[in-house]
Amino acid sequence: MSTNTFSRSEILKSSLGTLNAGIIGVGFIGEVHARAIRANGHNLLSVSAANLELANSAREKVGATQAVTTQDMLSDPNIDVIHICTPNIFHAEIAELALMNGKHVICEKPLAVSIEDATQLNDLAIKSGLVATVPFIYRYYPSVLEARSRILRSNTTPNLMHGFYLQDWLASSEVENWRIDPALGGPSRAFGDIGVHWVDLVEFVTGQRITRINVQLMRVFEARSDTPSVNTEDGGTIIFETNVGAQGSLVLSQVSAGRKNKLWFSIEGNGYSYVFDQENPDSLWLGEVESNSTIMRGSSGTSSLAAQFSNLPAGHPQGYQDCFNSFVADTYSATLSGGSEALPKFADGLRAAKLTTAVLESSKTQSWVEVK
Ligand code: SOE
Repeated sequence: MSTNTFSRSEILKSSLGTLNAGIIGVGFIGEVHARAIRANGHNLLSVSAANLELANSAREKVGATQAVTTQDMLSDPNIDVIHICTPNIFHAEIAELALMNGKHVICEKPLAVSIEDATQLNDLAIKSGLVATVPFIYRYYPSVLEARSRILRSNTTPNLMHGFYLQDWLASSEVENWRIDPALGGPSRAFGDIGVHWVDLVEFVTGQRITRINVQLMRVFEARSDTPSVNTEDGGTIIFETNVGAQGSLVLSQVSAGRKNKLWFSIEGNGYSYVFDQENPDSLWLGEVESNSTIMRGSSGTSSLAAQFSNLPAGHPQGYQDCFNSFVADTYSATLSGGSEALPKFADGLRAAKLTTAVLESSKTQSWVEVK
C-alpha cells in the first residue's frame, strides 16, 4: 500500500525543531490541544489551571512536565507558545499578557467577547509580529479545502449557501456547563460556540463576507438544574446576505436529540453544488445538472491545497483530531515561515466577534442588521 508523500506541515516540522508549549486550562478542549502538540513532536512543558491543585491533576491527565501558575507560565523564558483554553471570559486578558510577554498564542474562540477587545488584540498581534491564531479547525478538513480551491478557481461565484450546525449535548435541562452562564461564556452561547465555526467555514470556502443578517434566537430550556433563569440561546435561525449579493441561511441548535456535531453546508453556484458533512468528512459531494459525484479525500485530481493537509491514503478516514493537529502544525510552522492560506488568525477571531455582536443585535431588535 502506498502512502501519501509527507505533508507540507510534516516537512516544515523537521526544520522547526522542538518548541515548548504551555496550556492554560485543561478541560475537553485543552486535552485536544495537548494531543496535537505531541502529535507534532513538540514539548508540552507546562500546564496551569484555576489553582495549583487543579493544575497538578491536569498535569497528570495530559502528561505535561510541570504544573505552574498562569503568571509563572507567562513569564517563563522557556515557553515559546501559549495555548489559552480557559472559559471564554478570560481569553482576552490572558492573550494580551501572553503577547506582551513575547509568546506566540493560540487562543480558543471567542478571542474576546467584545469587538473592542478583539480589535485591540488583533492590533497587538500584528504589531508584535508574533503568531496569533484561533482554532477554526474545521478549515483543515481536506474536503473543505477542496471545496474552497474548486470554487475560487471556477469562474462562477456562489449565489446560495445554507446548512446547519446541530448538537445535543445540552438537550436536557439537567445538563449544566459554564458556557450557559454569560458571566463565564459571554453573551452568546450557540452562535458563539458553534455558529461562528459554520460562518467561518462558509466565508473561508466562498471568499465572500456576510454583510447583513436577520436572526431569531431560541431558548428551549428557560431554566436548568442549577440555573433558575437561563440567559443564553440554545439555538436559532439566521438568514443573511453577502458582499456579492448571495443569500444564505443557517439553523443552529445545541439541543437537537441525536445530533452530536452535525456541521453541514451546501454551497451553490451556477452549475454546481458542493456539500460538506462534518460527521462524514472524508468526502465532498458535488452536484451538477447532468450528474452527481463524490470526491474522496486523497484521490487523484484533488487540489494541492487539500493535498497539503491530507496525511493518510484515501479510504483511511481523517477526523476532528487530525484537523486539530494540522491546525497546530500550521500555527507552529508559521513561527518560522508564515502559515498556509488556511491559517485562522486573530483577524478571524475579530471577524467572529463582529458577527456575534450582529447576531445578538438582530435578535434583540428583530430586524436586519449590518455586520460591521
Ligand atoms: C462544544 O460545543 C464544542 O466542543 C465547541 O466548543 C467546539 O468549538 C466545536 O468544535 C465542537 O463543540
